[in-house]
Amino acid sequence: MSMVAPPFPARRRPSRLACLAGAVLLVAAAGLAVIVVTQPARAQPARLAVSMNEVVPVPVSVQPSGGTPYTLSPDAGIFPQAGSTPAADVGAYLAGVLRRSTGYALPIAPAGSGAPARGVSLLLAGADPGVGAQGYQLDVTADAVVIRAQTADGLFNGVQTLRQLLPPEIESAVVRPDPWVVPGGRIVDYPRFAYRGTMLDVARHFHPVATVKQHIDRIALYKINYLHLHLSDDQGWRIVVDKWPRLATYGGSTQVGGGPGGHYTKAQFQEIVAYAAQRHITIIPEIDLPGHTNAALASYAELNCNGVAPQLYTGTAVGFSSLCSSKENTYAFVNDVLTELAALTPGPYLHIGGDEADATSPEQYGTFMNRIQPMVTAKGKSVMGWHQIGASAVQHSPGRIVQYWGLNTSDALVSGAVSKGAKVVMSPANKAYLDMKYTAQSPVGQDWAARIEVRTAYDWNPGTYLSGVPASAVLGVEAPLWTETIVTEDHIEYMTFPRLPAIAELGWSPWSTHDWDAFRLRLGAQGPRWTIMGIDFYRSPQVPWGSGTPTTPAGRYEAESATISRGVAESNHAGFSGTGFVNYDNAAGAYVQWTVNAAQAGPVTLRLRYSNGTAVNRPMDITVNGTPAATGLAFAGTGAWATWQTKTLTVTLRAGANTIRATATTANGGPNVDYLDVQ
Ligand code: NGO
Repeated sequence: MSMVAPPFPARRRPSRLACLAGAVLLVAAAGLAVIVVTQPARAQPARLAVSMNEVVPVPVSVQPSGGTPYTLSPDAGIFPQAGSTPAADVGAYLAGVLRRSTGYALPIAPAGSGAPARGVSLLLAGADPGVGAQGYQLDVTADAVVIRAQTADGLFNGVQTLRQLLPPEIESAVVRPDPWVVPGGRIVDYPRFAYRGTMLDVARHFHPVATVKQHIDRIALYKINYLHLHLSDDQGWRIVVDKWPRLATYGGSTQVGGGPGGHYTKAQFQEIVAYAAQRHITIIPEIDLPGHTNAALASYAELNCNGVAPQLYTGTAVGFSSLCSSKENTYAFVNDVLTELAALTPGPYLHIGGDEADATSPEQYGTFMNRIQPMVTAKGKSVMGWHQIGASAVQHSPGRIVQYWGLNTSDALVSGAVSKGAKVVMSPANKAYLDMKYTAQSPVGQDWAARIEVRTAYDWNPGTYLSGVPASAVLGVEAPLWTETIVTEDHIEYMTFPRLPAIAELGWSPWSTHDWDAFRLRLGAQGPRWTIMGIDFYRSPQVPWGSGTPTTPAGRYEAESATISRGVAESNHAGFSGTGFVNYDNAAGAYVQWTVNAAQAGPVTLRLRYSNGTAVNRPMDITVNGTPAATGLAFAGTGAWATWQTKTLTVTLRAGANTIRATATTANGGPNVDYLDVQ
């Protein structure tokens, strides 16, 4: 089914770098001579159409036409269904994505009734009837791209596929040269499961609105339609509740490790909800009850059985706190919280946690849950909770969802809840938890459930995973990102990509398409896209990142996501970028190695950022595709491990995948390497 794209001629417009052709500058910086060799004149890289078979999650049906692709032109328009505001909103979203990188005007006008105009039409009629409420049909001919669906959700999902059919540079935040080619053919596509989610724990470490919005933008690309926000835990309460103001102001004033924490005002939370809704993502707020409540208990002494408020908590233990199930005040509190939360939540679910209530007896737990579930349903919402709410002492409530996070392939609490009518969201911790390390070397993450490499995240079937739970009882999948060790935006990126796209494919694509060997190629093709989007993803050695569409190689390649020989990824020196850097062991021969894709052969400038705590020079050999580019290149002492410098050299890349390796040559090992910039 793969489509051979016709080659496009190299662009004729001269490169902006041409005026600096061949210039060689000598720069003395901090006593270190750095040779900067700029790129000689070369044509802009030719850009090929991507293959229709590179889409993640893989669509239900892909039929490349083998004919002429569509090329987006400067005079193209976007034509949403006439008279539909939701379709017009999808059109505006698409225009926002495409205008950034193409620089085209892409005016939006209602679709006419005649033949599709040049550009992208977004129609709410004429789709294959099989596409259902979330699916779409996408037709690409030489003249136009037409997405048809039954709902705006379907159109939005079709738009995500269209993004992936355009060259990776379409994700650039700045204007990039054309051509913008979409391979010709037809895709008919719809999801296996209605629910495809991810969770962000903003309680253990607070993450501000801007970070959440950026995360939303990125997860939308993989047709994720629910974002669950874990808004309260022992270490912090992150949402304003007007009737109980100290929850946010005091309960939200710290986090794991003792940082300043933070909270969302109601307006900020609504901003997140609205931003997500524009991306067809529903926010599910979670208030974890009755355990994981130290932040609330510390804020209000009267919520404690003994009337004494505990200290704020900044550690990572679990299971020690509980609301007081025998106090009436507790239920007034929970009702106030859920009332205010429901008013901020257009989505159908309120998540009430329910996990690890180890400081509550089973009887108290049953009493508590049976009191609070009707509070949720009385507000027109359905209960969602971790699968412990399936305990036999807890009654079923209408529309109830249990979220499975165990390690086994059978669970009596889940099958018990299902037998009473509950649906299940699958988040097995040893498969779907994004906070688990990939390998022992992962610089952040935990490993209590498992180490989860990409294949482990991908190779399980949510529809048959739990015995006694038929696929018809499975609402979908969710990949939770707990944040005990996840502090920065960069950490979120590194743990989410590439595993979330793997979980997204489990949630969207038919099981008949499940195929690791095919998936890893499709996933590898996403890498250049993430590089352009500035996502610091984990370059799993299980995935051929070089196999995707050749692209321009410019970008930052973090050392911690390179192949590392006899070194470790560390994060204990200040000032590094990404999640860490590589620290070699004390021996010659240790190396760090990156794969860099290039659209065509030609010279590029490499900048290696490094530090070297002593005055000792730690020379390295640099090879490109096994050929020496620099032998015994000096990496002089920078005087402190947190003092970073760059070393620059020019090398010639070949078209396609290139292997760039920096190898330590002395018994001292190499310097600490932070990243490789390709310019
Ligand atoms: C468990 C626990 C959380 C931890 C997480 C870390 C659930 C549902 N409760 O998952 O409190 O943060 O593991 O992986």
